[in-house]
Amino acid sequence: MEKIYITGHRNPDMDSICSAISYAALKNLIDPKNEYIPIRCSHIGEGMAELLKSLEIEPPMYKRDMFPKVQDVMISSCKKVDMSMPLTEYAKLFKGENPSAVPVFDGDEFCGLLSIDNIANWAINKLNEDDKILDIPKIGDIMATQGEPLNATDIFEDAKSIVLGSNKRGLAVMDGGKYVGYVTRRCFLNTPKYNLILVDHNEPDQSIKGIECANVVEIIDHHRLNAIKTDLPLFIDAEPLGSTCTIVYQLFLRNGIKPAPKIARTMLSGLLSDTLILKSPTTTKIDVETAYMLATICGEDVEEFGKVMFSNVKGLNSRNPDEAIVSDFKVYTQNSVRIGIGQCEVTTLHDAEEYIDKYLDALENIRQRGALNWTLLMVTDVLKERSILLSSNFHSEKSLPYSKLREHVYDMPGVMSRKKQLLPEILHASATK
Ligand SMILES: [Mn+2]
Repeated sequence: MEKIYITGHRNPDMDSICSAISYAALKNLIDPKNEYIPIRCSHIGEGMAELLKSLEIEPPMYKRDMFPKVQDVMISSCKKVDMSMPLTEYAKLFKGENPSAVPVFDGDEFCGLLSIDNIANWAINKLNEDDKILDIPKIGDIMATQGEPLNATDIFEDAKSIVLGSNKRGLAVMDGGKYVGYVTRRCFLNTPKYNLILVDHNEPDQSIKGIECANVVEIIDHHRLNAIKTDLPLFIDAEPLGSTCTIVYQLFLRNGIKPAPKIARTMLSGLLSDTLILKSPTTTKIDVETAYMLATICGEDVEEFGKVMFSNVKGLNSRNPDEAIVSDFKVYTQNSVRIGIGQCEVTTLHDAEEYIDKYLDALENIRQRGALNWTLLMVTDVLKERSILLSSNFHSEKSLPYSKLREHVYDMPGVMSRKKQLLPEILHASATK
C-alpha cells in the first residue's frame, strides 16, 4: 500500500481544497490498493477557515513540503535491549542478524544505541589484557558516548550528511523529545520519494515546496499548462472548465461512481466558488450541468446554496486588508512591469466606502514589499455581477477603460473574471504610454 498525497495550489482557494478532498474520495474507491491523502501546502487564512467551518468541510491536513524525512527511512522495530542485560542475552536475541546498532532502554526510558563497535572495542580491550574473556559485562557498561540524536522530521539529505560524517554506527531519532526509532548508514542508501497528485494547478512555482523531490503521478487542472518535468509517464486531465471540481465530478461519472452526498456538496462548494455561482464568464455548459447534478445528489438548491456560501464569507471591512488581498493574489510580468492583482468576493458593495482607504493603503504596502510596479484589487459582488477596482498609484491607471468612482477606485459593471476580463485590460493599459 503506497501513500499518494493530493494537493491544490499554495494559498488554496475553495476549488483547490474541495477538489483535493473529492478526488481523494474517488481514488480511494477505485484504487483501494493505495491510500490517497488530501493535503494543503500552505496555511489557510481566517476567512477561509471560517467558510470551511460553516460548510462543515474539514480542511485537509497541512503538509509543508515533499522533501523526504528521517521518519521515512528510520528503523522503528520494537526489538530492543535493556541496560541491565548481560551481553550473552544480546547475543541470543540477535543471533544471525548482526545489527550494526540496537536501541537500549533502562526500563521504559531510552538510553542510547549499542553499536557493534561498542562490542568490538570491549572484546579487543579484554583480549589485550588477558587472552580469555571470563566476565560477561552488562550492556549498560559497554555503551560508548552517544551521537546527537536526529529528529523524525529532519530532512533526509541533511540527516544523511550528518550520519555519513559521524563516527557512530547509528543515531537515535526523537519526536518531541521522545525516542521513536534509529537510523544507521544503511538507511540512507536509497532516497525515498513521495507520490503526489496536483489538482487545480500544474505549475511548480504554485505548488508544494520540494515538488522536485516527489513523483508527480497525476495532474487534474483547468489552468494554462506550464507543468513540471516528470521521470515517469502520468495521467493528466486538463480541461478548460470553470472549476477543477467539475473535472473531478466528470471523473466520478467516467468511473461509474455516484459520490456520497457529503462529497457532492464539497464539489458543489468548489464549483460555485470558482464560477461565482455560475456567473463568471469562465463558466461552461458542463459546469452548469454538473452543478445541478451535484445539487440533486446532496439535496441543495444551486442558487440558494451559492448565496448562503458567499454570505458566509466575511465582509472586507472586518477582515485584515493585507491578508484578504494576498489570500488570492496573482503576479503578472509584462515588459518587466510587475503587476499584482488580487480578487475578493463579496455579497454587497454597499459598505465599500467604509474600507476602501484601508485597502488602498494595504495595496501600496504589498506593492513595496513585493517589489511590484502596480498592485490592484478587484472586489466582486457575486450576486449583482459587478466589481470595483482599487489601484495603487501608477501612471497606467489613466489608460484603464473604466469609469472613475473616486481617486484610485473604478467601477466595473459586469466584470467578474480576473483572468478573462480584467487582465487583458490591465496588460493593455500598462503597455500604453
Ligand atoms: Mn480552480
